[in-house]
Amino acid sequence: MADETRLRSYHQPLKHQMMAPKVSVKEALYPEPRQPKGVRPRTEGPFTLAEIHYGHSTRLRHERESKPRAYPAIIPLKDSPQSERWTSLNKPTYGTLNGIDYAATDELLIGVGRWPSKAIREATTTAYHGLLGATRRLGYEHLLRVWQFFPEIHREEEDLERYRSFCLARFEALEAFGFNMRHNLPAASALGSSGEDLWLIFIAGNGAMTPLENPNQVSAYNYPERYGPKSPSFSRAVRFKSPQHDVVFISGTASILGHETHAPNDIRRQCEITIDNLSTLLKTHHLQPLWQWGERAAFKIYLRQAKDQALMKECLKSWLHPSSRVIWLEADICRRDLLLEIEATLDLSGSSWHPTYT
Ligand code: 3EB
Repeated sequence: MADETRLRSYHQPLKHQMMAPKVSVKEALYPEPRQPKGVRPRTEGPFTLAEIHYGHSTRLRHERESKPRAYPAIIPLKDSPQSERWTSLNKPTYGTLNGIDYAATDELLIGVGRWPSKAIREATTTAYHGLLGATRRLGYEHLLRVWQFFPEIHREEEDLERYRSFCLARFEALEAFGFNMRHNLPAASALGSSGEDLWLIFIAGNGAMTPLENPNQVSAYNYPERYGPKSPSFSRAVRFKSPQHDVVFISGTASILGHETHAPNDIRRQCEITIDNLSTLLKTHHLQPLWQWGERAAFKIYLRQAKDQALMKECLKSWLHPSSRVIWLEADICRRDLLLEIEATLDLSGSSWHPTYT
């Protein structure tokens, strides 16, 4: 079957073929000063893989910038860190492919890209073919996590809400690359931004990938047609294990039970149901409850209305450990009746591989 052929080829990626990074002219002319004994020279890392700066919509990409940096036009809320940085103890190779700036280590690939999003269906098709093509070309087996931000997420465009067009184009691209909806969809977040571009930020890896679902929620890829012609293609969470990493990426999670939104106008109830969804997901897959992750958890909380932040903080106080890090962002959630969404990255390896927030 054609389908099977595509699947098999996706799982037998080209070998990782990137060249070792060249020493820059500047480094060659001015070698690092000798470090005092016992101090690790800076060339041993941790190395920055990628940076995401929130709320800098006007910042233009520097022509010669190849280290992945994203500037999604989403405003951080009060007291929130403004940016997110992913690091690695292994020296990455940086490059650009299909318009995507990436950092690559043996186990991980992190990429960022931006596309004009005036026609969201076409933009999503181009973006996803670029992303999936680059992931395959660079030899990574699994797409683990995707963040997707674009403007006017609820506006009708050619008789379809832009978010639904986005879902349609994403589905078609994943299908064209042989994805099997039940077995290898990444964890995801999809939010409305200001600005003009579609931003994709993604993490792919070589290792063991396990998609995790929540028994209290219909899997997003099985939502009925009333939510759009093609369902949102993502897993509720993904666990990734490799020699150096053991991490759980939890998708944007909201006040949905079965496939229906609950408590449409009630921020407090939506917060409680969302926490309950996160807790059920963790419990089902034998992972520690939310509170116990402490500094090994990094959360992002998206609110439709900035004014709800105080109430949310109050609601979360007894659920999230104070040493867990949180970025707060004001963004449109992809169903009109959802007021909030919470995502998380959990580090199980003890190597503290997670984003740092500043
Ligand atoms: C939901 O559970 C809420 O389309 O990639 C959350 C996370 C949501 C990701 C996506 C959508 C997406 O359906 C919405």
